[in-house]
Amino acid sequence: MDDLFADQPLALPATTALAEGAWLLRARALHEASALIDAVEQVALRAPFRQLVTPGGRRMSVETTSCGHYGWVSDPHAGYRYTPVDPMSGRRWPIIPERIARLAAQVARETGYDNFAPDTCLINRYMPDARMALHQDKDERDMQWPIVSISLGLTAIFQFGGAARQDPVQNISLLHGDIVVWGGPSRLYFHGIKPLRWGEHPQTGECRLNLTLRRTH
Ligand code: MD3
Ligand code: FE
Repeated sequence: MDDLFADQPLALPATTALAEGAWLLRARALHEASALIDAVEQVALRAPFRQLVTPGGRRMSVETTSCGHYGWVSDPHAGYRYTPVDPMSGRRWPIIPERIARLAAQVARETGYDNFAPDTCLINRYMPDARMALHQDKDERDMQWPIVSISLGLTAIFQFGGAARQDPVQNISLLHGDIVVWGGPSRLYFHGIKPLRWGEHPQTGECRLNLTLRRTH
C-alpha cells in the first residue's frame, strides 16, 4: 500500500505542501497569537514601523520594522540591505522576542530544519490597500536556510509563483495564525501580496502583520 503521507513531514497531519520545500501549517500560531502581537508591539516601541523607499525611489505601501542582530532596510542611495543598526534611531535593533524565536525554531524543526537560528525577524504591517509586488528574497547570504513566515490579523491573498517571474502564480489566502516554511527550491520563488482588503480584526485592528524569520549571515 502506498504511503499517503510520503511527502509530509513526520507527525504533522495538518501540514500541506504548497510547492517543493514550502510547507503551510494552518493556524499553527493561533494558540499564542495574542502573545506574538504583544511582542511585536514591544519591538515597535523601540524600532517603529516605517515606510521604506526602494532603490528606484518609490515609497513602499507596507510599513516595516525588524528585530534581531540585523534588520532589513532600504533607501534610494544604498538600496536593499541588512544592517546591525536601525538607521532611524542609530541604535541596534531590539532582540527577537523569545516567544517568536522559539516558535520559529520549533516549526523549522518540524519541517526538517534542525538548529534554525534566525538572526533577524522582519516585520511587515499592511494597512488596507497596502501590497507587495512580485519579488524574490535574495538579500540573505545562505539560501540553505528556510524563511519562516507567521501571519497575524487580517487575511491576505498571497501570490506564489515559481523560479521565473513569468511562471504562473497561484493565489493562497494567508489567515491569522498561519505559518509557512519556505525552504528548498521554493526559497527563491517569486511571491507577493495583493492589496489588503478593508477590514477589522479583533486582535490587530485594521491591519495584517507578517513576521519573517531569517538567517541572513
Ligand atoms: C516565498 N513578505 O517580507 S510572507 C517579504 O506577507 C515578504 O509580508 C510577504 O515577501 C508578507 O519578503 C510574504 C511569505 C513569504 C515570505 C518569504 C518568502 C513567502 C516567501 C521567501 C521565499 C519564497
Ligand atoms: Fe519576500
